[in-house]
Amino acid sequence: MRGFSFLRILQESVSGHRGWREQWRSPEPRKSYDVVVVGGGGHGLATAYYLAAEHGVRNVAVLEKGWIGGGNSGRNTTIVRSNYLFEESAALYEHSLKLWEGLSRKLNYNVMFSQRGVMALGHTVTDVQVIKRHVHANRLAGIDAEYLDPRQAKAFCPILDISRDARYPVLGASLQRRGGTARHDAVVWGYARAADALGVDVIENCEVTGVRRDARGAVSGVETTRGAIGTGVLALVAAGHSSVLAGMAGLRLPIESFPLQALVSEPVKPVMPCVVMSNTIDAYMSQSDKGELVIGAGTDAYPSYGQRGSFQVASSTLDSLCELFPVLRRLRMMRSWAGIVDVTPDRSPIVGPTPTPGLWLNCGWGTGGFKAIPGSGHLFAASLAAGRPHTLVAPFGLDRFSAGRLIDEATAAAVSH
Ligand code: FAD
Ligand code: PYC
Repeated sequence: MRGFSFLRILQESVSGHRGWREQWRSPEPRKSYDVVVVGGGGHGLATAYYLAAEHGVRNVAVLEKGWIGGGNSGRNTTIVRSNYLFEESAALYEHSLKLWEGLSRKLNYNVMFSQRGVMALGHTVTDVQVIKRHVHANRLAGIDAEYLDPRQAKAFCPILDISRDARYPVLGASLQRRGGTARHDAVVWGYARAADALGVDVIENCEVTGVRRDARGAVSGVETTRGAIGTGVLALVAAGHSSVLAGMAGLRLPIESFPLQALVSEPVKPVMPCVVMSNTIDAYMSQSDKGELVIGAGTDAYPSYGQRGSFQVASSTLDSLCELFPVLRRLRMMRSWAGIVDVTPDRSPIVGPTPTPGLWLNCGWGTGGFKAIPGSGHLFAASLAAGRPHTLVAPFGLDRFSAGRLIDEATAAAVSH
C-alpha cells in the first residue's frame, strides 16, 4: 500500500518539475562552440588555455562532471620528470618539463614547481641494468640524467637505508636533478583562471551523457546533464573515463581503468629533500611543503572505477617503504585516496584524431600524466588548431595499435606505469 509520505510528495513534485523543464527545453543545442573539451582536469584545461592563448581559438568550452581538478589531476603525487626510455616519449615529456620551468610566470599563478630531483632506485642486477639503460638513453637524447652508486644515493637522500643486509638493498640509482614536484591543485586552478580570462567557458557540474553525430557521422555536439551543447570539434580528455565517453561515439579504445592510490602521513619537519621512486617495491615518496610525506602505492590488480584503492596494496607499500626508510616506522598515516588511471597496452598516451570526424582523443596517460599536463595541453591545442597532430604527438596516435608501432614505456614509473 502506498501510504502518505512527505518523501513521495517531494519525489513527485521534483519529477513533475523535471517534466515541465524537459518540455520547455529545446531539443536543439542553445549554445555551440568551435571546440568542446570534455574533462576539467589539467590536460583539458591546459588544452583550452593554449587554444585561446596561442591559437586565438576562444569559442571553447571545458565540460566537467564534478569540480575542476576532482579527477586524477587533484589526486596524484605530483612527480615531474622527463627521463623516459624511448625518443618519442623523452621528447614529449622534455617539452613538458621545459614548460613547467616557466609555468608560474606564464600563468601568473604559483604552481609551486620545485626541482628537487627525482631518484629511482635499483635493488637487483636487472634493476641496475634497466636504470643504466635509461640514463644512457636520456643522455643521448640531451636529457639530464646521472647514475649514482649507493653512497651517492644516500648522500642525496640521507634517510635512505643502504646497508647491504637490508631487505631491499640499494645497488644503484638514477637521478634527474631537474625533476621534482608541483602543487597539483594550483596547476589546475592556474590553467582554469588563465583560460577563463581569455574567454573560455569552464562549466562544472556538467556531465556529458551522449555524443551527437550528424548524417555524415561527424560529431555535432554532446548531451549533458545541463542540456545539449553543439560543437565543431569534440576533444575527449577524461582520463579513466575516456573509454566510456568514446563508447558514446561508438568507438572502442584499447584502455583499461584501474584505481591508483596515494596517501599522506602526518606532517613532520623536513626529512626528505627529494623524490625517491622504486619500481621493484611499487612505491614512491616525497615531502610536501606542509611537511606530509606524500606516498604513492601501486595500481590495484583488477580494473575498477572506484576512487579508493585496496587496503593490502597500501599496506604492502608502507611495509616496503619502512624497510627503505626506517625513520618512517613510527609515523601515522593521515589520509588515503585513489584516482582512476587509464592504462594502454604500451603504457603510452593516445593523442590525436579518431576515425570519427571531429572527434579527438587525449588520454591514456595512465599513472604518469601529471608531469605531461603543460606539454600535452600545448601540443594538443596546436594539433586541434592545425587539424593534424603536432610532430611531437604524432607517434602517439590511435593507429599505432593496429600498425604495431608501440612505444613500450612499461618500465617508466614505479607503478608499472
Ligand atoms: P583528470 O584530472 O582525471 O581529468 C579528467 C576529468 O574528466 C575528471 O575531472 C572527470 O571528472 C572528468 N570527466 C569524466 N567523465 C566525464 C563526463 N562524462 N563528463 C564530463 N566530465 C567528465 N602522474 C605523474 O606524472 N606523476 C605522478 O606522481 C603521478 N602520481 C599519480 C598518483 C595517483 C594516486 C594517481 C591517481 C595518478 C597519478 N599520476 C601521476 C597520473 C596523473 O594524475 C594523471 O595522468 C593526470 O592527472 C591525468 O590528467 P587528466 O586531466 O587527463 O585527467
Ligand atoms: O610518472 O613519475 C611518475 C609517477 C610516479 C608515481 C606515479 N607516477
